[in-house]
Amino acid sequence: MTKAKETEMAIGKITPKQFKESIIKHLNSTFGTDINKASKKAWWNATSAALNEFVYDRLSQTQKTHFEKDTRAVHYFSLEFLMGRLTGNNLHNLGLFETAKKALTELDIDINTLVDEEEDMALGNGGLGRLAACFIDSLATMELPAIGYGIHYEHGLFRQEFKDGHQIERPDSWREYGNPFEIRRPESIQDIPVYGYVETKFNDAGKVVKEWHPGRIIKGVPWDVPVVGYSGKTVNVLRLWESRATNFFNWDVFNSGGYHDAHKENVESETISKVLYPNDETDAGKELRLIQQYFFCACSLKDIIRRYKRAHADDWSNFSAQVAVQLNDTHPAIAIPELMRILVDRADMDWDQAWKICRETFSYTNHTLLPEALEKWSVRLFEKVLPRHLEIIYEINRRFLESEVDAKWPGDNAIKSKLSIIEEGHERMVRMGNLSVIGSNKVNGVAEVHSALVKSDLFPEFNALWTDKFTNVTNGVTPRRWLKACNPALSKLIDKTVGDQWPTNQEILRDLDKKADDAKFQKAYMDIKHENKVALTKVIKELTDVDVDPSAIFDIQIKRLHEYKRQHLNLLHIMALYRRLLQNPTMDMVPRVFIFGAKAAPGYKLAKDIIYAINKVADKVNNDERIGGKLKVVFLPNYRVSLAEKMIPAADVSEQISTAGKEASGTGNMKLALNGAITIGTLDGANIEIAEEVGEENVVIFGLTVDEVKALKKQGYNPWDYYYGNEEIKAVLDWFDTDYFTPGKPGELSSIKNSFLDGGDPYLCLADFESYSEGQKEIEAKYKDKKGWARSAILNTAYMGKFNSDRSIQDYVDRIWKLKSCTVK
Ligand code: Z2T
Repeated sequence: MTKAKETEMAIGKITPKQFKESIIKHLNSTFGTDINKASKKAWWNATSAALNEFVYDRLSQTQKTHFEKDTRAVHYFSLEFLMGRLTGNNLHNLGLFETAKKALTELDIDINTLVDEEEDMALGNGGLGRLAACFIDSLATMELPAIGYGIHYEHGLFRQEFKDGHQIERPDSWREYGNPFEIRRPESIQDIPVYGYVETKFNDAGKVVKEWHPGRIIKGVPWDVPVVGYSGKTVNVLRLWESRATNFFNWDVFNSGGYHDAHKENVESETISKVLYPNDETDAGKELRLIQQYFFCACSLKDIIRRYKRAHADDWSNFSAQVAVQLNDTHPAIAIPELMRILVDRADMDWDQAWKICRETFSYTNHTLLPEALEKWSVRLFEKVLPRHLEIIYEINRRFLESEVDAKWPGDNAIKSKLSIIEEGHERMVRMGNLSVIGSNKVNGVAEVHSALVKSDLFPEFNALWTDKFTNVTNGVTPRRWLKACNPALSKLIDKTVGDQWPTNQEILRDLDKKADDAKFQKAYMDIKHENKVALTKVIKELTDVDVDPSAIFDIQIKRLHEYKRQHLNLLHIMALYRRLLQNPTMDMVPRVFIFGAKAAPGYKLAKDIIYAINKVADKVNNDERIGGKLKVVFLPNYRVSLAEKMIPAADVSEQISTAGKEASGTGNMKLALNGAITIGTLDGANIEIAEEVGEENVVIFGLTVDEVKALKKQGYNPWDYYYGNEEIKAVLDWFDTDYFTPGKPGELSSIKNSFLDGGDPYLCLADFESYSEGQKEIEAKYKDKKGWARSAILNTAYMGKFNSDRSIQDYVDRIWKLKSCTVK
């Protein structure tokens, strides 16, 4: 960005000199230190404080304007917001990054070192949580009234370490030493009931009413994180709830001499927001998780209603016109019966009217088809924790089955039992997916193919009942964080080439296609890629002590560790390459570095075994003199947003190799392609749309399609056929049983082999192996053609406009929320 442009964007005009003075002022008067003795943390804190002066001003302006104009707003309910670091992002969005950089340089401080002081705000597992973070960035940038609602976890996703190649989980204490980007709002505390029993009574009019006598009250304390839109005009908030013990309930116990019991209740109440569940795609089914879900939904709805009543008093008729609630997966689906409870039990509204409001208010995004991720709660647990909500769910269900389902399929009990919110069986269960579909206005999947499968395979009867309910919104990522901030060199080249307006209009990058064959531009583009690889090389050395050559192909797979994502297919291919090299050390091969980043859920045994196997193979390969450094394997520990920001700009190849039909969308695929990595991928999730946008010749597609996967499974898939049918597959699998990679300890890697054979290879790695291996040869051939590769990389950057999260948000606005933007003066 030009200097003039930056100053114009910054909300208050400020020079580097003034920014510098502000930093020094905060060092002295906010942090009680000075320029001579300030620690790195103090410098970062003072810089953040200087930056926040701009943020708070815009935050109150935004809130004032939204209140005065009584705007309709979207409320994004999510158990996860994977924000990463905020300093660099907020500086960029305010147009103050270059100013701050200069100010700090004058103070002899490198801004990149400074921002590395910030802990990631890792309040999410992976794609779903990071999507929420990109979406609130886009909402603020597009000046849309929006609030993110979630939990103020004391500990985010665990920190990963490796010990002898095994994953070890350590607590993440992101705010142990304070966090400058959150403000506690004690004036908006809420009290939330849980447990207890329901009393059936008659009111004065002789009508049956239900009274819930809760067993405990929990206090919800809100923390606001400002969400700075690009250009800094709108600053929305992310409101996160912390649970605290209330005093009044526990005093009885305390006074009767039960100090320890009273203390125990306090501890239990404060446990609710202690820690994020680390499962990405499995339903934990734990009581504490249900309470987390209810706690934050109840706090958020009370907060919304309090705000609504300030403008509309007790008139509910405009509620759904003012309030849209988006449910990020089924995790917050308990908000549906909670709103029914408030309207029916508290506001004394009749059921039909309340139900109409509910259905107009909520919409639901589905993020996976994996059966183990579809949430179900046992009726027994539900009754214990939320007895009144269970009754309400029964009533929602009864009316739905008796009127809507029976009208369409009269007397069809098979369909009724399939669509029921309650699953009958050995243990009766509440199906949160069915509740979400029944209680929502719209249901969307996150990429075209996924949304089609949501209709055809997951909810076909619901789709027959309400065709208009189902829609698609393909995911996107914010180009502010995932290009401008993380890849400054490339961003500057782009600014010079097509102007600096692309961060809010990514379609402008399309103009880069005119330069795709320009030798000078190709060189500039590839020189930047090389510099980014050199920078990553240093990170790799620091984290793993492995030396890698930046002129090798950097082949990157970064995502949660899961069988369906098939890191073990990548590993099979690496072992096959290694074996080919051992058999033929002079083999012509472009040197390649395979780079992984992934956390495994702590209880997911095979995922952890795969991490261990990759680390062991890496040890062996990296130290084998015979292969002349042609192959290196590194697994970077503690993959997280801030590490992604260093890896993605350095990637040549992007591994997107899930079994077709299993990855709902993917978003890492978008970030990598935007930064000029060539995708090797299956026709799954958003890969299909990426290939369409950037052109088939600029990606490498391999493997079975969704339909071929279905056909093969139907016909009966037998992995042994591939084992006996392919000499290389057999040799590589048998290698796992030896002690070749684990000297003196044969069998340590056998679980991987077993998963492919006795385990039935549920994700068809062996079926796709040959095709994958051919795809990798194609990658190598493409890379050897330097000009062709540069052209493809440039065209990837140029043609990714569709995957801007601003486009996703515009689709939500048009298809679901019907929101209007609001200019904040
Ligand atoms: C998650 O990250 C995703 C789906 C989930 O289903 C849960 C979590 Cl934590 C319950 C991911 C999908 O796997 C990925 O394909 C998608 O891109 C992402 O959500 C955002 O939609």
